[in-house]
Amino acid sequence: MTEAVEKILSNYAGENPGVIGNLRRIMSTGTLAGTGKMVILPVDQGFEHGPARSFQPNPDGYDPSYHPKLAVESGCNGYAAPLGFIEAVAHEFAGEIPLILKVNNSDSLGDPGQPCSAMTSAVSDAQRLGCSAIGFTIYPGSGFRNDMYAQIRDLIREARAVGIPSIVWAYARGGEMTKEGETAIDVIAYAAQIACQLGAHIVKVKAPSEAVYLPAAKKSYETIPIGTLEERIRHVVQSAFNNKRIVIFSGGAAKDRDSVIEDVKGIHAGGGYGSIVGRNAFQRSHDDGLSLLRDIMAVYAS
Ligand code: FBP
Repeated sequence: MTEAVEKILSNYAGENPGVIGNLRRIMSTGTLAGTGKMVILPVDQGFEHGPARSFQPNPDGYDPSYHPKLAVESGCNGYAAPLGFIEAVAHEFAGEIPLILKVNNSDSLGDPGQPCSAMTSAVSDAQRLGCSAIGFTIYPGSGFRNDMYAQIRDLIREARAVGIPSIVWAYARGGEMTKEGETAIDVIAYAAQIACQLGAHIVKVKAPSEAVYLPAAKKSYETIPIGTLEERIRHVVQSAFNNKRIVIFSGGAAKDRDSVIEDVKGIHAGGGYGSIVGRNAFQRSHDDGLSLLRDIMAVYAS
C-alpha cells in the first residue's frame, strides 16, 4: 500500500472490497507498483484487425503466450485480451499478472459505418479465469451506441456484484463522425465523461488532437487551453470526474520510438494515469518491444 494508490482508491470509496481490491492489485503490480500510474498491454488486435495485420510484423505474436510473457518481463500492470487468448494462458499467468478479459470485440470484416462489438465472453468467464477486471468497448457516435450503453450498464452491475472492476475502451466512431473527429479534444473528453457516467472504474481513450469537432462545443473551447498535448490530457482527465477516475491513453498504430516517448511524456505531464500500449509493443522485435515498454514506464516513474 502506498499513499499514491490509497489516494486514488479513496475516489472509489463507494465500491465494494472486491472491486477496490482488484484495482489495488492492478496498481500494486509491476514496475510502476505503488506509483498510481499504470501501463497495460492489450492484445485484442488479432480479433479487431486480423492476424496478419497484427502479428506478421513480429510473428512471435501469433503465439498466445508471447504477450503475457512480454507483459510480465517488462513490468506491466496488466494484460488484456479476448476470451481465447486469456483461456490459452490463464493457467500459467492468473495470479502472476492481473488479467483483463475483453468481453466484447468487433472485427474488421463488416460495415464500419455503425460499429457495434459482439459480446464474446461473460463476467462468469472472468471469474473462472481469475481475471482482475473486465474490458468493454463503447463506440459513442455509432447508431448502436445506446445498445452498447445498456449492455455495459448491465455488465458493470454484474461484474461489480462479484467484485470485478470494469475498464471501458471509449472510442467515438461511426455515424457521421469523421476520422479527424474521432480524436478531436472535445470528442475524447466527451467519450471519457460518458464512460465515467456509465460507471467505468478505468477509462481508456485515444490521445486527443487539437481539433474541436462539434460546432456546439467550439465556444466552450475558446477558454480551455488545448494547444499542447499536456494541456489536452489535463482537460480529458478533468472531464473524467475532475481527476477522480483513472484515465489511460492508447498507443495507436506502430510508430517510431521517439514519437511514442514524446506522447507518453505529454500524457504524464498532463496528469494522465498511464498508457495501454499494444501494437507499439508487440509488433516490434522482442528486445525492442521490451525496452520500449521499460522506457515508457521510466517516464511514468519519473
Ligand atoms: P494499440 O496500442 O495497438 O492501439 O491498442 C490499443 C487498442 O485499444 C486495442 O485494444 C484495440 O485493438 C485497438 O486499440 C483498436 O484500434 P483501432 O482504433 O484501430 O480500432
